[in-house]
Amino acid sequence: MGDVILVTGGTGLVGKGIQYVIETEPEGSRFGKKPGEKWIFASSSEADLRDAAQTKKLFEKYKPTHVIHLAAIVGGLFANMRAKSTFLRDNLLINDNVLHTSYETNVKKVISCLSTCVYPDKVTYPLDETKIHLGPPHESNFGYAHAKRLVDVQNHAYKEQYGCNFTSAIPTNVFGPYDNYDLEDAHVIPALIHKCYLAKKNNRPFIVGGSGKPLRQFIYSRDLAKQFIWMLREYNDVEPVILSVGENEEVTIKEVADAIVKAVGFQGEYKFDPSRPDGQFRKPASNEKLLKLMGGFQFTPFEKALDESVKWFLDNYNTARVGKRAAS
Ligand code: NAP
Ligand code: GFB
Repeated sequence: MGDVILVTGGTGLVGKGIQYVIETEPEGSRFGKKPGEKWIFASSSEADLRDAAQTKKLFEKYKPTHVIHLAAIVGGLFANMRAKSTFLRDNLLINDNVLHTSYETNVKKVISCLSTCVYPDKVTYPLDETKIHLGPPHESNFGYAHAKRLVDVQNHAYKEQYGCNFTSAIPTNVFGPYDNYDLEDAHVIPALIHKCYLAKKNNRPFIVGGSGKPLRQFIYSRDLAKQFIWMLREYNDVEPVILSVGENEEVTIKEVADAIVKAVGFQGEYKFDPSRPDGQFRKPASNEKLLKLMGGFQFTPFEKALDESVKWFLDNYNTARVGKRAAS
């Protein structure tokens, strides 16, 4: 019987990226499926992981040998600012149930997913894997950030007490097909793709929130997917790894909006709404550890990745997640 890899949150942006790579890379290749391996991409409708009994049932059903733990309550700046307690509590429940059930069922390896927004807001840049706990996170998302930071603490505790092989990845902002395009709760790229599409369709101005000055690093979901598969195959240390493009790839929100205007082919009025918050100004992360351990990585150029993401959205508008609120 080959390995069974359970991907919690397998139906979201990152989960669909992993499914795409596993299903399109040649079997037996570095990022491809191994012969005899079984991959499960679980959704919340199969088991609500906030519930310990449902979590146990899911693990009893699939008996995973390895877990890529992606399931979470996820949202952009505005959603995080509105629902800090929900982002904190629901993610605490999900993470505790998945990690403890993995321990109880002798899972050989768990890779959980943090985010560069967990880092302290005031710290020397660039961010690296040693700086997670060096001060409070940005106030805009402290609920989500503390729940995610605790995963690193839980991994170390399970390792020290039980010898568990639990580790974590720290991606920067992610984008790609199958994203959440909710106009208010989505992250910046899917939100602006949706807003620009509607502005073009309805002949209305395209309005970008904030000043356009903040800086971000964006990783394409299908590149991130390969890095998760590399961690599954080749990384066995409790210390986290930042999964990101280089720190010199930071772009302003205005540059992102310009690229989306070009990709959507919008020619109407385009302006900024400074009454909306900018959030954290920047969170530049170093991917030095990742590139050293992987022996380098070929990232998809940003404009090509954005074009593919916009094309996916336009081709799948009727079935895409365009509406449901992330948290009430
Ligand atoms: P997403 O598109 O919103 O997908 C979330 C996934 O979690 C979905 O499969 C969803 O299932 C599942 N889920 C949500 N609540 C659940 C529950 N109570 N029980 C079971 N499953 C549940 O999120 P994503 O962007 O792919 O994020 C994946 C991981 O990457 C998360 O841990 C997130 O924190 C991390 N991350 C994301 C970003 C980013 O920019 N997107 C950046 C850094 C880190 P349904 O499909 O059934 O709703
Ligand atoms: O992607 P985003 O929501 O997340 O916002 P963060 C990034 C920037 O885009 C902010 C600007 O400076 C926003 O002001 N922005 C402009 C917009 N227009 C829009 C819009 O229509 N929607 C959105 N969402 N932003 C999140 C954390 O921070 O990063 C989460 O709150 C998570 O917890 C995520 O970690 C990866 O990068 O500011």
